[in-house]
Amino acid sequence: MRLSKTTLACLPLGIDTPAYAPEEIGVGIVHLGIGAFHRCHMAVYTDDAIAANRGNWKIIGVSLRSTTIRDQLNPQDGLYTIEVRDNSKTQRRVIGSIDHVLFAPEQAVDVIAAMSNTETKIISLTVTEKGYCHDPATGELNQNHPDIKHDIANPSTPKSAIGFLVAALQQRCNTNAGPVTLLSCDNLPSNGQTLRRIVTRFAALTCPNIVAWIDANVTFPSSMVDRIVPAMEPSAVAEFTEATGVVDQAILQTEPFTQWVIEDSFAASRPAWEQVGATLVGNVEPYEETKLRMLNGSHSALAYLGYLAGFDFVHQAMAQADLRRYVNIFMRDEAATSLTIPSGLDIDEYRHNLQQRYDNSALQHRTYQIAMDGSQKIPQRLLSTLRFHLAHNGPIEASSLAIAAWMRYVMAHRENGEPFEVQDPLAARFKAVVNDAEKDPVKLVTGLLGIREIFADDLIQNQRLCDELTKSLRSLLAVGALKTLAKF
Ligand code: CS2
Repeated sequence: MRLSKTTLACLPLGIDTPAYAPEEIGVGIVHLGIGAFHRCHMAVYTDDAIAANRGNWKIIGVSLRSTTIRDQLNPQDGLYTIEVRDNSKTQRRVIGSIDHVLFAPEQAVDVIAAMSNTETKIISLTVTEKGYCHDPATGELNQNHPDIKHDIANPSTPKSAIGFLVAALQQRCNTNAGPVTLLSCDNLPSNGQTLRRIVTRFAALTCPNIVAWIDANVTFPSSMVDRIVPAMEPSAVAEFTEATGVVDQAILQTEPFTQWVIEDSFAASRPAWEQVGATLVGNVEPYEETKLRMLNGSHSALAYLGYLAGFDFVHQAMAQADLRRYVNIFMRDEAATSLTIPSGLDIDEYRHNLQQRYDNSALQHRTYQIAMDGSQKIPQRLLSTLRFHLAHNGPIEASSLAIAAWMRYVMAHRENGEPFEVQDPLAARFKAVVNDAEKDPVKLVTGLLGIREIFADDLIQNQRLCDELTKSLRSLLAVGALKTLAKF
């Protein structure tokens, strides 16, 4: 028996179900990139907001790359369960805020129509860092990106999120569909401003006549999003069926912690998310930076060092004493001291909470998952911290070790010799550097630091950094991550 609106009532007691009839609620949001994160974050806040106030705020989800989520969710009337897990309990809850899912490569016309419907007040995105088709070092549109080249040539059948957004904005402008908010929920610095810059640039290249309309009718609030949501392990479906007698192909697991800080700058109406736990503020930047440098920075450090040393899951890596000590030093001495801390935030408490969140062994969060797409993540997670301390003559050892671990990671084999695929848009570039360098740490450091899309032009000229990276990488190559950390 598959989960759907007709089988909802068959779920055992103890599983929360929507406190409203989902079929009575209209759509007000189109979301691009309906992956696991969105469904455990914004879709949950929206489910709560609909339960509290009704309002037509259901979400049409769009997948840009794969049919998997459409095939999981549409036969279930958009319904799915989230399991909120920690080491002491599991709370199950069915979310009703997704209306249905479109698969963009087959349904481009429907996607653009949904985004340009007058009832659509918000178009939101979790398309991951690389989905912005930008240059991570500068935050500018990458006009040489294959999808962007394609979309410039074929504006009505785009491939990229940016191409879809601009096609929809053009249609909204032509049909007078009214103002709309484009809400980025990705882990990018100043994600709203970044999205505005990229969208406006793409529009200037393809339909310059709508640039002024965009300026007057579209807002791009920044937002800080936080919840740890591992990619689903297939065993979860069978476990849920076993426990409930109902098949949920779209089930997800997440942690109890959730946070959403949104810049209060909406072009049209929005759900009352502030009544259900979100924080609306004038300036998101301090929250964003704190989260990117403390959480995402330490996550990436843990992922590279941990994966190389043989730990598949975050909680396993955190249980290793030297890795744990290192992560704490990274956050306390380098990330935290580089920040403008949001007023009222106790940064030591924040750090302790992060450690507890990483310790959650009820979640199977793979270090390999976090290690993906390093080229898109490193600038905002690690380099901002590093640049701050280089400029202020502060400590750089922990951040440098994280970068050196990434450099060792792109050599594509673990310390036990096991080869793996480096999943990254720049993987071919890394491979060329690694082949040329023949395991020489000096050549690896200069070759990889020379990739200006990640490191810009300044870092390779910094002798202090080059020496520190070479020292760390030499040690990682000679004795491995754990022995390097034991001396850290
Ligand atoms: C992680 C994030 O995969 C990654 O790169 O660092 O997805 C992280 O789990 C979230 O940002 C937590 O809010």
